[in-house]
Amino acid sequence: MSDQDRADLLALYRQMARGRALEDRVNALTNSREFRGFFHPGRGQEGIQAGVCSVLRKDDYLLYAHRGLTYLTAKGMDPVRILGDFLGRVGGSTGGLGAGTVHCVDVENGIMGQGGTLGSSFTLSAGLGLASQVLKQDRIATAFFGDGASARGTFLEAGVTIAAWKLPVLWICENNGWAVSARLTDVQGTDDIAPRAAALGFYTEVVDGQDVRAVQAAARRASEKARAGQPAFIEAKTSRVEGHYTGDVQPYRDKDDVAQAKERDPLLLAQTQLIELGASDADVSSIWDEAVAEMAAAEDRARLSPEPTGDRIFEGLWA
Ligand SMILES: Cc1ncc(C[n+]2csc(CCOP(=O)(O)OP(=O)(O)O)c2C)c(N)n1
Ligand SMILES: [Mg+2]
Repeated sequence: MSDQDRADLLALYRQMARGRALEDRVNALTNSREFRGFFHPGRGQEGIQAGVCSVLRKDDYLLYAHRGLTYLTAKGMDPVRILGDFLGRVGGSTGGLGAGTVHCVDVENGIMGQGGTLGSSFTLSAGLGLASQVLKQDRIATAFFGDGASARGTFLEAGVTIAAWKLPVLWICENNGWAVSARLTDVQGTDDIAPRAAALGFYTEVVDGQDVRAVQAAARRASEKARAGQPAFIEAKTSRVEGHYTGDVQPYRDKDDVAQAKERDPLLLAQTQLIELGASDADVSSIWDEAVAEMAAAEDRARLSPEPTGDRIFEGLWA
């Protein structure tokens, strides 16, 4: 235990708090119908996203999944741009196209978008990994996805190629045991996804996704492997606290299952670890308060930007 350990964990906690505080704002925009699309809350899964992104370089590629927003802020994206997308303003990263499930992009920070059809990020990450290898960019391509998405055929097609060509790729499976209302064991006959990647030749790690420090340590090892040309895979066991989308009251799910997921909160676990490392309650709560204030200010700034005019829809088209 050292001051360094405490500072490292405080930095991780800060990223988890920022992601959650941003999500709280987006949930409010969704509930008030100001944002009229689907939002998929990532509450309970912030530790995976903050832990992995903490070891990535600014120019490493990120293909994120649909659940939560911590990947984006932890990778360096400005929350004003993210909220601009949810609010449909020209100041959003898509210049006012944000709607439905938003597709934020921030090329400067390596954020290449999300695979909107689940499983497309497998093949997209192969392409980004190949580009990095051919251009000798020393960038790794990361793709986050859920247990459900890992049943797509593209997992096999892209995974075989990534392994054969030794592409600098890191896949992160956030295994929360659910795909909408389908239980993983019922639809895939197993609880475990990592053996599937190991069989293709990936280096694999299985980690407790609620423990941000454990995720960071696994991500450090796995990203080094990937950068050296050994494709890597992390399966993070986690729990989805909220419904599939904001407003889903989860009639298909046991109350006990939801209660257990709430108890396994990665922010609460990190708070306990921080106190053990000598941080004070005030240190911890001030980080949360700062995150809430940052995201409130970000929303105010996002609102200053106008909505696009109709012409926006014709920009960026090839004909
Ligand atoms: C190819 C494809 N099929 C179905 C959907 C609709 N869909 C969106 S999220 C989701 C569940 C995904 O489950 P999982 O991959 O485990 O991620 P989680 O929602 O649990 O984070 C589905 C079926 C989609 N976006 N793309
Ligand atoms: Mg899932």
